Amino acid sequence: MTVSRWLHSVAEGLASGVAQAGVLDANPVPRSWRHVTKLDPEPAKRLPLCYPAYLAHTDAVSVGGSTGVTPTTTEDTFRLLEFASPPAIHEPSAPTHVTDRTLSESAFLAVPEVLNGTSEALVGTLGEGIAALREDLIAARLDRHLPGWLSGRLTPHVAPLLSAHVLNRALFEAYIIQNPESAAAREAGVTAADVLSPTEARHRALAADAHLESEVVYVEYSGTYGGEAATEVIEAVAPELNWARLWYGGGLRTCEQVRAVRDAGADAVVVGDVFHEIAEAETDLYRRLEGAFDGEPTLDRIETWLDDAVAVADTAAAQYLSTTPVDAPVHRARTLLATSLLIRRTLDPVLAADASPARAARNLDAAIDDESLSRSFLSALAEGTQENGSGLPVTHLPVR
Ligand code: 1GP
Repeated sequence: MTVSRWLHSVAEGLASGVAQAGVLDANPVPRSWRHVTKLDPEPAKRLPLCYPAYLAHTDAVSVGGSTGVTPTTTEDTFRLLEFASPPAIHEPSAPTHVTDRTLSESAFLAVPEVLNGTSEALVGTLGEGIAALREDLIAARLDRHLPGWLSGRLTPHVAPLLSAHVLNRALFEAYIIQNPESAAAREAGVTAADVLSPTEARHRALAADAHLESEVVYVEYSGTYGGEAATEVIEAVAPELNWARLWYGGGLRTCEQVRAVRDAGADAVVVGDVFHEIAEAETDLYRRLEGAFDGEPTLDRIETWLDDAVAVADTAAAQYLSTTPVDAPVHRARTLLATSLLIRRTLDPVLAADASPARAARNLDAAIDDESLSRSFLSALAEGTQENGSGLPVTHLPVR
């Protein structure tokens, strides 16, 4: 070996060692992300009416679900997110859920690779996804835009390159699924026998970090808080990761739980179900509010009514906000629950065709002083509420 080749190989070794040691942090998933909200596009799982205000307290939104998801419900969810400030990740559960719109509106396409499921969940789904991306989405797009004589010659060569480009920008999430009762476990073929010990989890996380180069290792207890069993897994995995971020998701509802998983070594927490439960709480409260006031209630009057009607600290709104870094989560929950009730009350005449969307939006804009609930959001909401209106897809919101 010549001196120059030897120097070159030493330099390459050093560069890769430095990258492995995390000195050069090239992982595109920001380490500063500490809180991620998971949104399920299944219409039965609705968003709170003031969702842009809640989402102002999270770092990123991940869109994906296991059942009842279609390309339309997914695109509807992305349409709603145009009014929310955090970046969106799309985590499709089927290749057909990836569309031109989801690709252009998401910061990342997230590809799950389940470390303790079937081989189908690790690589089969990925292969199916790559084929669909190449053959359906990208090839169809090229065929639409190129003249026939050219697309026939070009598409077979260009489609693989473009799909490789999309995958290069994708974020790979190495899941360790630890709740065998969850829908995610069912989808991935994870049974009670596949739940990993801390040592086994550590070994698989090492493979994901050093070999698969997954951007995220995701300890997933979906639907239930994992407690000490979860923090033991996180403690075993966290010191081994040089490249990947470590995320924990499952059953989070209190700041103590969030602190426990962060103290164990998680970079970010993922919160899902409790966010959707806020929409259910809003509907329940709205039923109780009906008939409680003579004349039009103001925000102040609704807040005072709420204090008597419910223990705000026990609501899903307060629980969700307790997992975020917001100051005084219970106070913020009280304001946002009252705001959602006022919005719904103001939209009712639009629903009954007794008021125009423009008038309702004006009234709301005058009554609500919250920078995350913009006039254009309130207008799009009111427009969507009108029958055949062209505004937001309110099927995902508790307006009826
Ligand atoms: C689901 O980990 C996320 O993939 C969040 O879990 O819905 O239980 O909050 P929860």
